[in-house]
Amino acid sequence: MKKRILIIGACGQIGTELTARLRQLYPSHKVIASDIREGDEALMQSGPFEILDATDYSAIEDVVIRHEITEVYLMAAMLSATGEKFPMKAWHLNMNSLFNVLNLAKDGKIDKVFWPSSIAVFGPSTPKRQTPQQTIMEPSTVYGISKQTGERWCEYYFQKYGVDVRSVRYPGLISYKTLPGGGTTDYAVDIYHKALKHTKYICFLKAETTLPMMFMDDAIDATIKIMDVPASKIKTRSSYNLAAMSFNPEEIAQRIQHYLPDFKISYQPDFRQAIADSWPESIDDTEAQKDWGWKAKVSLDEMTQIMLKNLKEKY
Ligand code: AKB
Repeated sequence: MKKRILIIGACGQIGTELTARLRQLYPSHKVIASDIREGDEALMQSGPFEILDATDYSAIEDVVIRHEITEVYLMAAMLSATGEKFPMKAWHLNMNSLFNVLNLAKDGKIDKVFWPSSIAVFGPSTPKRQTPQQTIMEPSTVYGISKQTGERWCEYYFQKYGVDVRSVRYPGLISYKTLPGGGTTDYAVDIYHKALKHTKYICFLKAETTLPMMFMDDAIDATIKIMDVPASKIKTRSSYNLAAMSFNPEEIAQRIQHYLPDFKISYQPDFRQAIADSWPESIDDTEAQKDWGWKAKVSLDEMTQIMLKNLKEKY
C-alpha cells in the first residue's frame, strides 16, 4: 500500500484521537504523528513521531520527503477563545500552516489534504437555526475569519491547481480521552470532569446558549470518511457543514443530573459569551449526507453515558 499519512498537530484534542484511529486502520509505521511538542505516552509509543512546527514550510517538506508522505491531516490551529487574546498569532498559525500544506500539494509532493474548518465561519448575520451549507458568513472572531479565509483558499487551490483538499466544519467536539484547549465550546467537556470531581460546575456561558456539538467518535468517523471517498463525491471544496446534536448548558446539566442527581450548575458568563452568541444554534448537514454518506450516530444522552462511565474509571 502506497498510502503514508502525516498528522500535523497530532497531540491536540482531535489529533490524538485521529492518530490512534488511523493507526488502527493502517500499519502504524505508515502513520506519522507530529506536533510542536511530544504527546501522551500512548501516542508516543504507538508509532513514529516528529517534532514539527506547522508554520515551518521546509521542516514539513523534509518530513514529507523522508517519510514518503501521500496524505496530510493538518490539525494544528489556535481556537476561538485563545485567538481573541492573540489575534496575530492565531492568524499566523492558522493561515501559514494551511498555505504550507496546500503548497506542498500544489507542487505534487503530497496527493491529498484534510483541513478542518469550524462553525466559527458563521457570524451574527448568519441564520441561527439549521444554518445551510451556503449562507451569509460574516464571522466576528479572528479564528472564524481565519477559517472562512482558509475555506476560500482551499476552494481556490482546488479550482486553480487541482489540489485534492477536503474539509468539514466541526461543531464543538466532546471526548473523554482528550481535553480541548482555548475554544468556546470547551465547557461541554469540562462540565463532565467537574461533575465527577466536584459535583458542581461554574459555566462561562449563559444557561440558554445553544450551540452545535458532536461526540468525538463521530467527528473522527467524518474525518476519515471524507478522506476515503472517491474525489468525484466531493462536490464542496471549501468545507462541508457537519451536524450531530445541539444543546445549551442547562440541557447538558439536566442530562448529567439524570445520572448524578447531586450535580449543580451555576453561571458566570465571560468574554466567550459574545463568541457563542455569534455562532449558529444548529446546522443543516444535508449536503455532506447526500454527497458522501455522512450521518452522526451519538446523541446527547448516549454521549453523557459514555462520558460519565469512562471518566468515572479515570478518577
Ligand atoms: C471552538 O470553540 O473554538 C472550537 C470550534 C467550534 O471550532 N471548538
